[in-house]
Amino acid sequence: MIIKSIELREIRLPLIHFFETSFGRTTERRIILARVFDNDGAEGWGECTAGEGPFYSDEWTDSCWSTLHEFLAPMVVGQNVENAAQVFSLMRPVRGHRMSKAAIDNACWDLEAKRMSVPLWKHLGGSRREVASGVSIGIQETPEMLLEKIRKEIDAGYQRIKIKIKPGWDLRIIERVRAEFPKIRLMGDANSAYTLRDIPLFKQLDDFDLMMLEQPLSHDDIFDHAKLQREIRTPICLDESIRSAEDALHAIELGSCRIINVKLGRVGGHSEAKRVEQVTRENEIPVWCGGMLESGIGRAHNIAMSTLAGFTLPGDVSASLRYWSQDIIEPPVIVSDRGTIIAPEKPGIGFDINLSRIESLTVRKELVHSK
Ligand code: OSB
Ligand code: MG
Repeated sequence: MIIKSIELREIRLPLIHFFETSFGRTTERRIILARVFDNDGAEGWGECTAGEGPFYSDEWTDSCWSTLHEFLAPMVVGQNVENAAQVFSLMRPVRGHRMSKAAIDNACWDLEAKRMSVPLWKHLGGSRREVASGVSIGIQETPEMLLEKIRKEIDAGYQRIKIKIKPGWDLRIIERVRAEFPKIRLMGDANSAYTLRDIPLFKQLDDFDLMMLEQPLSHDDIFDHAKLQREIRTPICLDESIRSAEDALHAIELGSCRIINVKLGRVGGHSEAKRVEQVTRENEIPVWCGGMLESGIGRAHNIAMSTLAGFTLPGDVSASLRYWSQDIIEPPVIVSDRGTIIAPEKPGIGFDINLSRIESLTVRKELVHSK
């Protein structure tokens, strides 16, 4: 297929409730969307999952906009590619910038699946139609508000609860949550808020039967995590530290984690995510799909990826209505009372794009085309 042009847009999308992690609070998303056109009039959509500041990773909305506009989109437009998997290699001269790359890579996968008239999840090699859904609950103003939110999500059917933790909102909170909900599948995500000096705290957390503890130590570390994993029973799950299949293999060989969270943006899109899924599956390390407060487009891509065989644990992909009063896809993502999402049967990402809604949310737009 010949990539004719790439349209980049930034949209602003206010969250229904703020989302707070150990690195900060988000109230409104600034999301870049990539729309890739081929020479035959077909199109595909991708979403850049970078945050509003360089606090989860070093990428953020404005750095992604420049990288996409000045370097990545020009590398891809005008190219005749054999398949979507080749697009990631075309962008190889640019080091890092994986969330920016993922916006284009994923749009090309959607485009290719649409050209073939197959749902993206089947095109990726997915093997299950129904994916297990969990929720990620941010740091709240009070412990009571957290307990109330957990109650609501459990009642809605979600299969596991993840709570964000940070120093001062950790042991006491997990104790209270466990006292209130002794049986639920529960985990904590620290987003790199701790160091090896906190080993005594993690040993105490071992008493609460957490499914896993996500990214307790530095965002780019796999060495100290291996030391920590040897000291505690709770499985460590790496998020931030895993940016490629090689990272995953190194972490597995070092013993830095027993579970991995795969995020499409963090690894550079579907092409690389498939490689991560393969090495983890070969090494019997379970994976699950992480979330980045995506709009419906990123969410639809997450659902497709979650159908791959290695995704055996509930992910952070939940209903559109938990984030937005109105999504930019139709229908919105819904979750069954069994806590599952059904992968759609329509071609590509399988949801319709609400272009007029996107248009009304757009604050800038650029078209990169071949010369
Ligand atoms: O660490 O998983 C994370 C959101 C933004 C940045 C990082 C993370 C998260 C989440 C939210 O946990 C997952 C979601 O509901 O999209
Ligand atoms: Mg995380």
